[in-house]
Amino acid sequence: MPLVMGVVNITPDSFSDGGRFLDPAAALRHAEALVADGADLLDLGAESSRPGAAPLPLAEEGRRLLPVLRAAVRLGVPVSVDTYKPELMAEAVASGAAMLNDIRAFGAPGAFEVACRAAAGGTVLAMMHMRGDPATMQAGPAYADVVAEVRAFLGARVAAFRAAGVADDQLVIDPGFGFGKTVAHNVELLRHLDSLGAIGVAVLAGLSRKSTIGALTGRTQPEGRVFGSVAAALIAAQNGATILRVHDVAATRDALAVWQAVRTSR
Ligand code: HH2
Repeated sequence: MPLVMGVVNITPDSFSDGGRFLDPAAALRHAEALVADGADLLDLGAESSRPGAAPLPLAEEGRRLLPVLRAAVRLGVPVSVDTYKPELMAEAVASGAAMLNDIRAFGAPGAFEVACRAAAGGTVLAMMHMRGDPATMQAGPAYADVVAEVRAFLGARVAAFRAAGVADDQLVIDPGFGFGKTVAHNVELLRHLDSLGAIGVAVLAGLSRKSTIGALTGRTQPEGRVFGSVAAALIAAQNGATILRVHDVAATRDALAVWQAVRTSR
């Protein structure tokens, strides 16, 4: 059964829930609710990566994120921190983060070295594929073969971490649904998600409430995309995802319970 990762966005501008949890107390209450709903782990992020989002200065990202992280690590589930800034990665690990989740796959200057040091202390590293950066990534992304190109990129990142001595069970790969991909690219990646399994490490899938779900269902409001998101999460589970990054933990858990019962029945 895949693990369910509950998303906590401590941002004013996330596409799915921006502004709802910018206040640290509200973010922590949301984290608690996600754990009560059955989240196996939490992913805390303080900088939106929605298409067109502007970068956030390091100091502001830390001010938003670290107080919530320090409280969230006491909730009894591992906490992941979604950042690409190496300085914040180091602080997050010192504050108890069990996982670093990087949409730039530890490609920012200095991030690879910080990640390797963190891994030596037991931190898990989740690396995502992105074409371009959030400011420009949806401007006509093109691939000859999206599945092969994403797999080659992630395979090369995993090889680099292996060469640096990081163990496979501390590495997680993610095709980066919606990050420099059209709806058709996202659908193709979901259909062939199992092919990422050949790299030999855990696979994380994040489709929750994304615009591809909106395009497929006709739902313009992210909060209206729960049913479509649950369907996508189930397909990801069926196709080998080991971690599902979702906003709607309870709904996803229910769907997984049914899937699991059928899968393990005779
Ligand atoms: N998606 C988002 C952010 N971080 N990390 C990984 N590994 N995989 C994803 O698919 C992924 C991610 C975007 O979703 P959300 O956090 O809800 O929105 P925003 O970036 O606007 O805060």
